Amino acid sequence: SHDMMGIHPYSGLEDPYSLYPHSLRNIDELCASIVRSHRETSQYRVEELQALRWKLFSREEIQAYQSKSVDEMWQHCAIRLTDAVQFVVEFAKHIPGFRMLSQNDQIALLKTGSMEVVLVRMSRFFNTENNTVFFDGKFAGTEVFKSLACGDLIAAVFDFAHGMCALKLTEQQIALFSALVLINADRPCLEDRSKVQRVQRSVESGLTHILHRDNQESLIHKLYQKMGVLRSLCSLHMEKLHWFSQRYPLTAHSLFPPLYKELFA
Ligand code: CLR
Repeated sequence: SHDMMGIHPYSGLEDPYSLYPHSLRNIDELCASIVRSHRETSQYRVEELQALRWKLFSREEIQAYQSKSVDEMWQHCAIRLTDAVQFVVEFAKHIPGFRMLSQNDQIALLKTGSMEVVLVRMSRFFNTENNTVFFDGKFAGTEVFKSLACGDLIAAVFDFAHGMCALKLTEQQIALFSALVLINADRPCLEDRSKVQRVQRSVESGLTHILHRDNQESLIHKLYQKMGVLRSLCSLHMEKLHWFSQRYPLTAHSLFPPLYKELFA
């Protein structure tokens, strides 16, 4: 086969090392590009968020969110989520190998994975001391989201963020984990599953490499567990969206951002 001869179909077309990072140097390069892509698309640096931790919503501001109508608050959150998803799409584009997948497969991976990566990223924006998330410029507790009328989803999402924070991942670990959440050959509707699998293996070796380097190999099992939780959170999100679009078809149809509809509806 091509592989046994040391040449493969991608030689000369794109950086072949990005798909076959067999040597340590190539794994290092793969990790470096994923970490760079994460840094460039993560909106806020950890230190910036740290400095903003004291900014909490006032009683009045919380009441203003709570007195919004269900559809008003949904539309507001859908816009915020779509912003975050847009950065995840940018992140994906710079994962070595992602661009070499077909348009169809790129979209299939983003449809199922972008929301999951947003939830992984949420842990960077989360303050475990008071259970608040950075939203609309300040830190918000679950009560801010009351008018969405999906308290179970919000509680589960906050719980997940709390659990992710407990792992105390470094930025590099978050970057590689996010990439692995996205590049998953088990997602439905993939055309070229084996190609996705090759990219997935390279990202897996990157994650294993940095966990080994950090002397934290035991994290891998916990991270795979988190992937299961992410899956159930996202199906809960889809369930809620379905419920919402039936109840408020006009808002869902004409006021939700096009990307949100394209990926989730
Ligand atoms: C995630 C990390 C991103 C920045 C960001 C933007 C919007 C935030 C999101 C983070 C976390 C989850 C969030 C969201 C806005 C609304 C959503 C707080 C911090 C909550 C969970 C409500 C979901 C409602 C849907 C059911 C519509 O880089």
